[in-house]
Amino acid sequence: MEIERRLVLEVVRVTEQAALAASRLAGKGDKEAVDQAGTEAMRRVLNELPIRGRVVIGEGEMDEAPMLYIGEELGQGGVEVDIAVDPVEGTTTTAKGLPNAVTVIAISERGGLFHAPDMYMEKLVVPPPAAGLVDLTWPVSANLKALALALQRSVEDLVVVVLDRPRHERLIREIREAGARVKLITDGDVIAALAAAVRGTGVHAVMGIGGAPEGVLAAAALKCLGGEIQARFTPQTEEERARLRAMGGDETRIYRTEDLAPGREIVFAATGITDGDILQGVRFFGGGARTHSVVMGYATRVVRFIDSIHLFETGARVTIRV
Ligand code: VTB
Ligand code: MG
Ligand code: MG
Repeated sequence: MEIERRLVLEVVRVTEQAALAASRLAGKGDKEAVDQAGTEAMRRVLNELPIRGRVVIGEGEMDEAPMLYIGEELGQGGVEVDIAVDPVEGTTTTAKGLPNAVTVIAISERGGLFHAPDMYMEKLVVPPPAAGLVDLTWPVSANLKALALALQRSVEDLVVVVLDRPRHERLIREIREAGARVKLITDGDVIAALAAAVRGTGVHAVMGIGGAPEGVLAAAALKCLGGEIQARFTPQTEEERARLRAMGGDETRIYRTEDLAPGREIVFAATGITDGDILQGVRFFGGGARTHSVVMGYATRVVRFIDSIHLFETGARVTIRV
């Protein structure tokens, strides 16, 4: 468990610094600036770590992303890890000052995270009791019945998170017709997957089409939490179809948690940028800021919520919250 034990707190520093940088621009209406601030901060801290890291999920291919591009090598040298990042999961939400934006990272040993191409993916995420009992190829109503049975509640008492997009019109209708309720989100299906996997958040599943890189990050979290993701690539063009094949992906295949995050060691971390269901956003105060993060390990089986106070100036005061 070398990777997890050594890097768990280091990895939180990465998401914390990215959240601090991105949140400075929250509500300022410029989503590119938000993304750039988060990406720069993430890369700076990753480069300080005692790792030989390689980006497998990042901001894009080398020719389209100046930083954290796929294949970029990071760190001071040391343990070999693969890195999946989304420096700002919810750039539009952050730019608009809306809830649920986070910074996200997952690391594993080499080969422990699927190299998903940046395209759409159809997803089904369920909490631990329903893992193995649902099937992406079934009708929506059948999955909701299976989920309800697993959670020992009625379909009417299920809430399903769906990205609010025209492409989901039919899915939303089907969920509602089956008797369940829908929680529409503007962005951010990674943190939604996390919310569905843990108790007490009031949501029980995520359905619909979102980003494939986000699917791998969700899988890393679900592996640690014990939930399940099932996913299928949905390339939109011939070019995407070819790119998927080139990366060893198969359009007809259902990818499960273990396929997307096969690592024996996985660390997943996220820090809130704006307030959300699981994480509070960055709160600045005179001379400092407070961040809220979650970090977990698959092999070490610990989920930590970390409340950090960052003192930027001497004289800044720590506040204990009750
Ligand atoms: C998806 C989703 C992300 O953006 O990638 C979405 O997985 C993009 O979908 O969580 P659209 O093209 O419909 O906007 C996020 O919501 C944020 O990156
Ligand atoms: Mg991003
Ligand atoms: Mg994203």
